[in-house]
Amino acid sequence: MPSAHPVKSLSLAVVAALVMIFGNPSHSMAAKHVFELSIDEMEIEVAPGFKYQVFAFNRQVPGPLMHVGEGDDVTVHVTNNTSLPHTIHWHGIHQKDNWRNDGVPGITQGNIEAGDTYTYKWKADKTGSMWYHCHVNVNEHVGIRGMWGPIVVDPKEPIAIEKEVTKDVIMMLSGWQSKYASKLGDGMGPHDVTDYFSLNGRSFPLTQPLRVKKGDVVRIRFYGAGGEFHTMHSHGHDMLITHKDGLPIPAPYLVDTVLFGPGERYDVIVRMDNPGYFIFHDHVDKHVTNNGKFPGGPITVIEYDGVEQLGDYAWKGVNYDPNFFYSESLAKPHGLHNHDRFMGTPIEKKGRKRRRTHK
Ligand SMILES: [Cu+2]
Repeated sequence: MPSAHPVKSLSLAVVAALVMIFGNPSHSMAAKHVFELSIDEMEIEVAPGFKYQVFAFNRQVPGPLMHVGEGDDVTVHVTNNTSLPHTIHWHGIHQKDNWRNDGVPGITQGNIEAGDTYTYKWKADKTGSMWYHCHVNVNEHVGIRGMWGPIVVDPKEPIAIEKEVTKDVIMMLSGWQSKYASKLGDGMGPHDVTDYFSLNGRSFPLTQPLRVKKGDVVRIRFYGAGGEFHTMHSHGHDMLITHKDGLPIPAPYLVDTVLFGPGERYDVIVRMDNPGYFIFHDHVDKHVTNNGKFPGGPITVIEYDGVEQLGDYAWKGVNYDPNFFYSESLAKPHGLHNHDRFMGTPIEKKGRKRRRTHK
């Protein structure tokens, strides 16, 4: 056998020496990320013909994915282009020795006023399904104005079944109030009615199918992003609950319905072993309506490759978005990933003035 190429073996020796001195880079070198996040007044179409004004992170609802590794250092420059104040809370992040970055007005900071930029710095000290959301007038801004987006922190040591995952999916559920669709700064009082419900900011049929192949191992991260309770039910498949609020649970268990309330996250693993077309929906019956009309709300369909659709299938010829559940963004390297198809259209600011609040 010829000996290894001398330059190659020398460079391997150098790498080996560096690993000995500095340790395995993937385990000890924290990456640094700098993200830009704007907040803009936009209009999105939640259900067919149902336009809704939102405070959108990077002009989109849901907000862009922030995907980082355990222990990474994250800097986020937030620019408020809206007419009202906001802050950002990094939900789940421990903020150890860093409480001033927790994003709560009156507790850790002042408001980020209209036109201002504010910088947050935090360490990804907790792993799994985290998220970010506004912490000003949360009943309105988070409840019905779309101010939320996912953070996924990859653990250095994932549990065994996570290593089998072939497709990653994020499902953020929330509600909307038609009475306040064009009334920024108002709504979500205790007597207001929530009459639209959504999966990643859209109600069926503006949601999208979940396309899989037989043999896929799909991880779904459920988020209670708005003010409602949801019970997502998978026809034809059980879901193995593996994580709650980002952390692995001691004894994963199988369910066909997952209940989660505001702020909660559950991660589940689904083995795609039953080719066909199976509806996957919120089992709170009222939620699968758009303004009282069934079907609507948080509905998707597990669609297997290679199975023929019925002639009158609800989503025949759908303009398919393979990133509707963030699957493409989650497959990219760590970073902040915008998604064009979540973006709304800018609201014309007729007579709207920027208001400053005083505390
Ligand atoms: Cu806000």
